[in-house]
Amino acid sequence: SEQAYLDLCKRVLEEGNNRDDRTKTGTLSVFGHQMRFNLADGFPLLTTKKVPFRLIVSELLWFIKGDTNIRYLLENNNHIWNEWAFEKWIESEDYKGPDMTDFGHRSLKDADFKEQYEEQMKLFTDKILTDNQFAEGFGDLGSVYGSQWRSWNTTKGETIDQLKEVITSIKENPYSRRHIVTAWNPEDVPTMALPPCHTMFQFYVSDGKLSCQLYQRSGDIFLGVPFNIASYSLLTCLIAKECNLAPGEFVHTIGDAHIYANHIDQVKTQLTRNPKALPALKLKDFDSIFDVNVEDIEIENYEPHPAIKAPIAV
Ligand code: THF
Repeated sequence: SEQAYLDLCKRVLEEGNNRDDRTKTGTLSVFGHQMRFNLADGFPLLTTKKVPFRLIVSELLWFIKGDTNIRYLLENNNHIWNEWAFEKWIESEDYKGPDMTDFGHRSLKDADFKEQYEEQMKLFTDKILTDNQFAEGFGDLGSVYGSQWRSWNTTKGETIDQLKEVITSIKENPYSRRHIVTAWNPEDVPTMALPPCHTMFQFYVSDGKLSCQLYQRSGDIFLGVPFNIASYSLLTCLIAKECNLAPGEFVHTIGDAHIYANHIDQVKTQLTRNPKALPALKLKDFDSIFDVNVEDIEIENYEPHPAIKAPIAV
């Protein structure tokens, strides 16, 4: 249940190593942690702060479609991947606006700059939505999750649809120990906007139930991990439904589990709150997860504590 997440937060506050990181924000971090969520206990969307479920749904459906262009996310009013596309845009020769180097840190420290940044970001996302050619050029994040899951490139010049194949193997050979999807492609890592944090996941069938374990190399405990728990739990429920199985457990294994220095007060606030009953997931009927749309997925009885704001490290 949610307690597994709160225990992770406590552990990192108590035992975490002070570490500098790529984003130069500073973190408290532990190496190696595992949480288990029994999906029969309710859907693990945290209640100790409000987590925006519709963003989790559109992000997951974007991965499932094999899409890597932020345009689909923007059409669904989802802005969580904007910074990574924006970064490529402002470093390109076509960008003629004010200097946006290091926009993440500068907009935290300088209110005037933040205003400029938000204006440039708005221009950028409006153009992605309205200009097809621009969207093709600058909306694409490269070979991120959707591309590795649905069209892994082979040395023969073919592609592998790992997600489709894993669903077939769950149906045809449920007790296999090879139900694996990997997003970590060593050849592509150097050219990716952000190398995958969720490096691979595996499914397991027992007693008519489908479980999933994720190995996440790096986890942003306050902002990312609540999304990741809900996202992989939702993926497990969707695949279980297609395969006529009940949802089993989601096992979440994290390598570098960290709390950013500028999230520590927020985590402490969250830890003062008592978890409430978990909500329930409601799925409309479908034959294939590849046909599912945002309106087919709903969450019921979700009555969380208020949202807690925090800046994302870029
Ligand atoms: N980079 C970092 N530093 N942390 C991450 O969690 C992360 N992700 C994705 C890619 N890079 C990452 C992006 N996922 C939010 C949540 C998940 C994200 C990015 C941003 C976020 O800001 N959530 C807010 C609400 C935002 C909103 O309402 O628009 C929140 O309060 O939950 C790991 O997958």
